[in-house]
Formats: sequence, structure tokens, C-alpha cells
Amino acid sequence: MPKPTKRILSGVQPTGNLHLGNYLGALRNWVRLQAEYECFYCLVDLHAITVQQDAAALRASTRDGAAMLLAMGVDPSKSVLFVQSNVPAHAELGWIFNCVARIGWLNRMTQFKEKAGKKKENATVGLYVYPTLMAADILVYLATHVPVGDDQRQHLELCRDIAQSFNSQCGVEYFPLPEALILGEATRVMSLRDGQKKMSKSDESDYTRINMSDSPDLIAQKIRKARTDPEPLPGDPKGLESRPEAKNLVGIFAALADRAPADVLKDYGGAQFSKFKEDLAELAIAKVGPITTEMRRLQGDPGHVERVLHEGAERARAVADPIVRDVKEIVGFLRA
Ligand code: AQP
Repeated sequence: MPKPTKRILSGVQPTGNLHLGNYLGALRNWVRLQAEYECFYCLVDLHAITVQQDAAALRASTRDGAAMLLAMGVDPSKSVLFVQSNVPAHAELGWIFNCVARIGWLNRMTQFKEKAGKKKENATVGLYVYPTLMAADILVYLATHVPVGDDQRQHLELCRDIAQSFNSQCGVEYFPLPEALILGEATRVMSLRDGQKKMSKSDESDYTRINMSDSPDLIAQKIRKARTDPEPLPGDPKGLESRPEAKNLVGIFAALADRAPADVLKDYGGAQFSKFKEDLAELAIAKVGPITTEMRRLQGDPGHVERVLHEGAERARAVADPIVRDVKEIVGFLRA
């Protein structure tokens, strides 16, 4: 079988609301990359259960997550959209990779440290081995490129280490070394309340993020209340150093407007935040609003969303299953 040269895999957790960080850091690029790559996009529910979930809420947010991705422009006639747990090959390869990755490698993962926090001993084993499953998600399609936000850079490096280690341990050139695609002006969108913390679904305060399902009024209110400093905006990006909240808002503006931050500051250098925030709110509402409307329409047609996911899982299994069969052969498992 010829190996793909331009194949993408990326995933998003179906937990809670997708936010502007997910959108600008990753999901918007998913849509753009469809023109150039063969794309596999999944809702990673196996990753979601690394922390405790309510079953009914998980099911509902998986459906809603799929509706949101379709509303953003993921096109099932171009890309394969599916739910991770519907393709058992991910978990099978994940186990094999648990037997390739070293404890020392996982101990270096900063996301585990952040998510487990002070209660490390109480975190699930699943949360600890999250990056080996993520490597399986990617490599079970022999994906060559992975569009992600900057926070996933370290996990991608681990995925390459696993691929390389598997290849050399088994004396094969089977897995590619996938490249991260970290694209755009907002690869790390920060919390609206703290410019040092990433915007995140699991932050307790809803005012730290703009959800893709927020109403226009709520978006405007959150931007008005976003933390800033008392200085006016600088005339160029150098003036944003050591002003994390200002830098974040300018980055969000630039990404939404598809402009460089320097270009945005040409218009706003010397302006007060009140004026800038008003324009930012207008821009965010103009970009997010149509997606929310389409998402609501799709929520009213769950049959369509389920059909897309069912067909996506079939197409994903057709690619992943033969790859796992190859891997089992390479590892030395007896065929059934
Ligand atoms: N703040 C962010 N800025 C830029 N990109 C981001 N991503 C997440 N947050 C930001 C990117 O979104 C994609 C999907 O992320 P995910 O839902 O699978 O997991 P996550 O990175 O753990 O997202 P959250 O919001 O931080 O979820 P919780 O709070 O549950 O941990 C990824 O490509 C990610 O890089």
C-alpha cells in the first residue's frame, strides 16, 4: 500500500463548550486545510474520560461538538469526521505504544503536570498516558501533519519519538514522523481574566473564555469585562511585551481579522481599550455569530449529525484497521 504524503489527523475533546482558543488555535485551520490535505478529524471521547464525565452529558456534548465542527465548515464530503471510540484501532495501537513509550518521557509532559496539579497521586492512569493514545490517534492513519494549538507541541514531539522508537526497535520504516502545523496569529489564546493562563474549557469561570455558542450580548459583555492595563495601546508589537492581557486581545483581533498584529496596531496605537474592545466585540460577534446560528440549526437535526458520524467511523475504520493489522504482524502477534 503506498504511504500517504499529505494526510492530516486532528482531534478535539467533546467536553463542554468549544471556545475561541480551540477555534483560532486549531479548528479554523482544520477547515482551511481540507482544500490541500486528506483529513481525518475526530471527537476524542477516549481522551475525555481521562477525567470523570457524566455519561449523558458526554453523549450530548459529543453530538454538539460534531454539530459545531460541521457549522464551522468541516465538510464530510472532503474530510472524515468521526468519534474516536467508534474506531477501536486507536485504543489497540495506544496499548502497543504504552509498551514503546518510556516513563521518563511521560514524566516530562507539562500538560499532565498542569492538569493533575497537586493531586498527582489521584489522577487517572489514563490522564498520564494521554500522549501515547494521542500518538496512536495520529499514527493509526499514518498521518503526516497535525494541526494543533501551541499547547500540543510537546505531545507531538513525543509522538515522533514513539514513531521513531517503534521503527528502530522493530527494524522497520513503518511510521512517518508527523509534523505539527501550528498556524495563524493566535496559536495560544489566553484567558480573558489572566494573560498568563491559556483559555480553557475547564476553567471554572465562564468569563475567562468566549464560547463558540455564546450570544452576541454575552460576547460583548465578556470582552468589555476582559482584564487590561491602564495604558493606551502601543503603536507596534514591541510595546506589548510584558503586557500579556493587551497582547492577548490584540492577538485575538488580528487572528479574527486575518491581519498581522503590527497592522492592527497601526490603526489602534494610542487608542484607549474602551474603543478597541468595542471594535473587537463587533468583530468577534460577526465571526462567531453565523457559526452559532448554523450550529443551532444542526442541533435541530440530530439524525443528520449521527449519519455523518456513522459514515465517518466506517471510513476511518477502513483505513485504520489494516494499519493495526500490519503493526500486529510487525510486533509478532499470532493472527486470529
Ligand atoms: N487557548 C488555546 N489557544 C490555542 N489553541 C488551543 N487549543 C486548546 N486551547 C487553546 C487547541 O484546541 C485543540 C483542541 O483542544 P482539546 O479540546 O482537545 O484539548 P485542550 O487543549 O485540553 O483544550 P482545553 O480547552 O484546554 O480543554 P480542557 O480545559 O478540558 O483541558 C487542540 O489542538 C489545542 O491545541
